[in-house]
Amino acid sequence: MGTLLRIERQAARATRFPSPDRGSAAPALLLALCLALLVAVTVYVFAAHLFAAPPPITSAAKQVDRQYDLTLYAAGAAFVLAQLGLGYMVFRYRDRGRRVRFTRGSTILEIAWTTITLCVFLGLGIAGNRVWADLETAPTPAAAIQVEVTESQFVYTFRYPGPDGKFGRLDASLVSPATGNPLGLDPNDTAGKDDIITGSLTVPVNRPVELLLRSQDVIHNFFVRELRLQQDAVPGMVIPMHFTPDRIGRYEIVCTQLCGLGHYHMHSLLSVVSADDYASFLKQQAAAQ
Ligand SMILES: [Cu+2]
Repeated sequence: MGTLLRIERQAARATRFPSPDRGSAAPALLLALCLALLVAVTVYVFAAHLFAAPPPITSAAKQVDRQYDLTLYAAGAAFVLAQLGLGYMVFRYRDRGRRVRFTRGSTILEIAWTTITLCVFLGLGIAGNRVWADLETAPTPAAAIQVEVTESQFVYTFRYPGPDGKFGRLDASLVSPATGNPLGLDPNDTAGKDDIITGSLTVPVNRPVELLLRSQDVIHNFFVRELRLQQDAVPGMVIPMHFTPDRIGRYEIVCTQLCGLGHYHMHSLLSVVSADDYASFLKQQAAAQ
């Protein structure tokens, strides 16, 4: 009987525990090192700005970036602490060849970290809401230049009101891209005679711009990374959005709604130019209409 017991113990040692008295440190160490490596790589990706957004070109976009950074720091600190803590616990409470002890946890600790998490999330939410409200609910400056943006599968069409400052009437039954009237401009409305229609958007630097977004078919989107603005264009609605670019340059406009098979090539260009260049752009376009 005694021999049988000894053989059983030896078999258990051979198959389950390499060293039942001291446990096994290698798997715990390996997992802890993997977690530390995960933390190091993640921190490097963000700290080295490997996938950074292009520089913002409005003060509102800078505000969005500040809020994003704040959220990233809070979430990043929680991530680093949680993963390193997990790695430490995995190694600290590794298999030591002893029977494990069960713990029911600590109610005080549970309340403490739930309260901390609640405060961090509420704080970020309130701060973020303030930035969002500044962008979305701030009134459009009176001096804003108005440009109408009409989106359709899979093109952007921009319309400027021309020297009279008034957009001409549109009639959906007159829409005919084949005959050169992609927006359905009513030829009997004199306000529309001087309207300027272009395939890309040109605006002057340091002047507020108000866009009026429309769609002729499905839901599209207007997104410029440098503006940190993204707005859907919905059929049957005219959705305003405004911004004041502070840097001359050319920026890509993309549609971020999956609007059909040609969605992937639906894009246009935003050119931010000097006041003089804007004046000559308007003159040139007016002559070309
Ligand atoms: Cu689209």
